Amino acid sequence: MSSQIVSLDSLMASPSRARGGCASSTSCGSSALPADIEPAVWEKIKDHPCYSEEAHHYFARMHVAVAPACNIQCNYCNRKYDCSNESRPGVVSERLTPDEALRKVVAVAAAVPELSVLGIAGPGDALANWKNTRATFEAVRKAIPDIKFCISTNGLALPDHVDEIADMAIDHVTITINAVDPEIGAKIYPWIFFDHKRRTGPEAATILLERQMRGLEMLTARSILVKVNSVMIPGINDDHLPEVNRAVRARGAFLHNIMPLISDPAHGTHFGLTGQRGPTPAELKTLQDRLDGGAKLMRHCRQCRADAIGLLGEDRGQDFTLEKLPETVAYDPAPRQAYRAFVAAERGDRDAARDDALRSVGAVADDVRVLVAVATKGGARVNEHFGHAREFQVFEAGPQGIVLVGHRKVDAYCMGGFGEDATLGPTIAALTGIDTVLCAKVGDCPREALLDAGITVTDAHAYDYIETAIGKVYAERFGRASAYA
Ligand code: CLF
Ligand code: SF4
Repeated sequence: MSSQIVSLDSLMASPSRARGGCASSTSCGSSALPADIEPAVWEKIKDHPCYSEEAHHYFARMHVAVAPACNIQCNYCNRKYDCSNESRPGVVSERLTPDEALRKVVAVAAAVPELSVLGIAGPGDALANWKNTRATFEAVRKAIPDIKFCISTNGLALPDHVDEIADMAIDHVTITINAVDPEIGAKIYPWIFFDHKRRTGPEAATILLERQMRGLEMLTARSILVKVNSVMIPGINDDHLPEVNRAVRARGAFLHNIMPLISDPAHGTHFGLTGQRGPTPAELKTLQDRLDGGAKLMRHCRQCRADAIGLLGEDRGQDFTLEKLPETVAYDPAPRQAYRAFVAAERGDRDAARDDALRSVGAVADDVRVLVAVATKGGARVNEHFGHAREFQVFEAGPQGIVLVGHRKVDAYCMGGFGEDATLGPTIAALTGIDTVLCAKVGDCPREALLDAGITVTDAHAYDYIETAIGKVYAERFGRASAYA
């Protein structure tokens, strides 16, 4: 069996599997483990990389771009590109027919044992293209019965499709809700197309917001898990998002994902062309911290594209374009089943290690919090070289626990075996505010350059579980090294 994404062999060969007693796991948003949540809900999220932060270390999603049309206009969207309610603007997906989508899903499932979820997230709106969306899911269900289905929508057409969504066992729906106040909504949505007419201004926003809320209530009444995405737009809805958080929580949303507006004149969007800026990472984190205690937050979103394939931190979509697909593929379920069995065993091991680490940081009396960036290619381990990393996962460590708070994207420093000095400056800038970087290997040159910028980088904890490594660093720094003796 060969894995295209995370090598199962390399995960199994990883050294240093910490073991320990079982303290109570802290529940942290979507990283909650079975002890913290109802078994029926865990069954739905345990293999879903977006609905469970813990699962995102192990499982992959793929999107098929079968939904080109849209029934509304968002000021952060240019129709040339993918739906930016779920994707980075400025990237274009290869549009597929349902037949082409089926061929692609079968090919990916045969090559990527980590695959667990098929999502339809554009490039327009999944429900504005319901015929294609439904035909795709029906065909895939026959070919790969155990794959989970997921859709992302602006919500306008949602109340009309909830019964079919439930009948088709689509257990996960994302609705983008940027406002609950039509006056604010009118600054984000210039028009909608509803009931055979184009509507504008507060009237359009009123209809859209009412249908989003109704759709949310209808889904949760059917026990379908709903994630709400909100695009954070400084000066327009940033102060309003706590109210959105309260409103969606009251209606049973499972997760709330605050996505930073990505705005660039080159994308040709209204906001890009009028100079509307996106939030800084610090502004995003401040808002997320403010929302803690409300609807559970998703903090590991990667704003992936409408044809993304792989673990959330990577995108192998370009390896599976139509021209690269074989004409016929024989799908063998055995590799995916074997991978799930491996993850089940690995999870128990990691859970114990995580409890040890949480006990260790919790033993530090002072409320010292530090941000630690981790280079990882999956499996919840420190297992990526500094020079190969295209993103770092960022964890906040302190007596309250070890919590994933985001990620920082970078260009890989090492190209063809040599360090690329031109990328080092931007990488250091991207790591602003980080105390320590953990990776599987790092050279002297980047190590010294980061140290000059006040950032420690170490490969001393290579292949440890992430929480184990962070716990050791934290305890050593703040006087509790004996916790790991
Ligand atoms: Fe895709 Fe979205 Fe389903 Fe995930 S993505 S349709 S819920 S399977 Fe995930 Fe990507 Fe973020 Fe979306 S990381 S943009 S939240
Ligand atoms: Fe664009 Fe998505 Fe908004 Fe439609 S819903 S206008 S595709 S961002």
